Amino acid sequence: MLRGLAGTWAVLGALLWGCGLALLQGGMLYPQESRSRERKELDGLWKFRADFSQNRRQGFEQQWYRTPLRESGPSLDMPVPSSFNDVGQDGRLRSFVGWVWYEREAALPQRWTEDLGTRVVLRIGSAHYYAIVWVNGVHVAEHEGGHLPFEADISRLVQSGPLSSCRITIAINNTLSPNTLPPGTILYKTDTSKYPKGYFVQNTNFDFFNYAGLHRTVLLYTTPTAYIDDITVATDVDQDTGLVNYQILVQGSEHFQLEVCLLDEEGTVVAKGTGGRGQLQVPSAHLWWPYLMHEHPAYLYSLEVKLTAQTAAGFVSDFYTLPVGIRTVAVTQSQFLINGKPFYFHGVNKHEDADIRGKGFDWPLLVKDFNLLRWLGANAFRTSHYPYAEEVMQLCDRYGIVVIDESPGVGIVLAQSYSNVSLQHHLEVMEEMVRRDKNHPSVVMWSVANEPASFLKPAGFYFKTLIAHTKALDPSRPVTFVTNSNYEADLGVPYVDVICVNSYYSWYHDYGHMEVIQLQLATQFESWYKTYQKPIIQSEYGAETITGFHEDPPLMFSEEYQKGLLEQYHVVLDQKRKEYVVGELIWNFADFMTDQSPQRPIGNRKGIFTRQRQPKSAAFLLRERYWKLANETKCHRSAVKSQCVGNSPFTF
Ligand code: BDP
Repeated sequence: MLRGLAGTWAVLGALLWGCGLALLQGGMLYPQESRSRERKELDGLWKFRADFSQNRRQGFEQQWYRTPLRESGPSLDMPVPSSFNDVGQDGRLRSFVGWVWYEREAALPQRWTEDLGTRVVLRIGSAHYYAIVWVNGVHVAEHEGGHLPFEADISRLVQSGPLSSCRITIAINNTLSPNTLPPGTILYKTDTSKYPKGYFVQNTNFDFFNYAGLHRTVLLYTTPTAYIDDITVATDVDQDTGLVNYQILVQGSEHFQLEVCLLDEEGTVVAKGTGGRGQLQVPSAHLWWPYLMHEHPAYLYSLEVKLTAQTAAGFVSDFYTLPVGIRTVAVTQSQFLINGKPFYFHGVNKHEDADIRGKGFDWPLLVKDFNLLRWLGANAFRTSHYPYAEEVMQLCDRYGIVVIDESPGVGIVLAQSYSNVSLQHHLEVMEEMVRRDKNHPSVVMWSVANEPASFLKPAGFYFKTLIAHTKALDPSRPVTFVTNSNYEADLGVPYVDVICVNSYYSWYHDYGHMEVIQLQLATQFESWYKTYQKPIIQSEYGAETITGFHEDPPLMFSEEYQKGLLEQYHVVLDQKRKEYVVGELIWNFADFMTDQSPQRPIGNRKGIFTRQRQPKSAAFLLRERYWKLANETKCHRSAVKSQCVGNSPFTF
């Protein structure tokens, strides 16, 4: 029974396509400019105030959203996008828990406020964690969850009077409870001999700093009142013909026509269609291949969608262009296939994390990270432990970096976090995540959680439901979660397509004893494989390393120890990747900030790069390995083996 699961999945995927995503209400297309759409980013300095009142509710009691923030008290300048925690000199703000208030006036183009055929939308890329939004004092949106976008149609508000600007107020609460994702608990310390009255702390069960604020772009964009609301694309390949199945949702009119046109990278039209759903066929299609797996990786077509709709005001047109990569993904008992070829994930786990800006989106940082990934020869990463910015996913599509897209289901360890309330929220988060990321060819698998207490009794039902729901939303991709539970006790793994397992041999156990790694790792792989016959990814392994610490023979925390530990893992990975191990992702790409604790010397230091993105010795080791692995893959595919020379990064 278990053996059959992975095999049937690929077939089911193709059959079910078209029933998927039925549960989602409305689309969340990335806001782009087109002939019919404008966009206005509201990045820069916003007014900001943290509500330090005892119950953190003064802002609501005094209705700070009603008038400009400057009228209800002092405010700070706060950059957006950025976390608020690290930009100031006030230690209380760094560790603040509760409501913070952001405000910004936006000047609106005249046409937006006067043309009733224009729809004006406010879009917030990421507000961590719970957000309430007002425009000119009127409540327009509420959203739970820190890593996914949400929108409000504010046309009526900005078009109802002679307005030239609008005041946007966003209250954000970073409190994590057992039912949020990630979960957390607020602990009140009531011993008045030790703590002042009302003293509380936010506890979490994950290992990164709970940065908060407006982490991604806030923007206004327009569409016509009849508009392309959503596009879903799923691709397949038949011999050398690429198949692009599309489904388009329209809002604002019942009487419309849709035309779609697929263009290649040269701008030549390769296929055309009409209507809200259909299949485009591309003879001799250029497939989307991962980085280092093909001479021309990451080939992207453009799907141009044109809507012509009848509205009360007459005919309107809307245009949206979606990048499309034609590729297939499938899983067998021992392989992960992309375009029918075995794919080996050699990459990293990341975090959205950097000095000063915290989790705030930053183009220079993003480009630097992608340059480092390509230098390293990494072909994949996992969005540990939450969905990353949309611009990150777009670059993955463009560079061929394969993504395991992970939800913020990290630190699910309390019984309460397996309640129906939590499950319901997790299902909704998966809907939002799939809705946002479903069209990225780089996304090859969904991860619904990281290191949950999957041995607890309710975990079986929880993961069965969650994974089934995710597959119903998107039958075209495998689903996993990342486990660190014992293979005999894990109640969630029966439902995954690929087993992702984290282990820290000779780091959190057998400190300093690298000689046990090979045995322990081989046992780990064999145990999981014998039980489930599913492909396995070593989804985390690594060692804390303070850059510049050198010890030979290697001691923990030195660069030599990190390298030595990795080398021990690689011996076993090299054996098992010939059988059923389909990937290795180092923990972590770069050092990152965590809560303060005696084990964390200003954050987690398991990066192979420092937080400032400078390489430790292990980065060079991995670089050699990853390029060697890439060369091997190429050699396997190549008819002329003599083309593969040596292991140098520069031969590919
Ligand atoms: C793993 C977690 C990851 C941690 C890592 C570590 O998945 O978030 O940062 O351990 O301890 O268990 O470094």
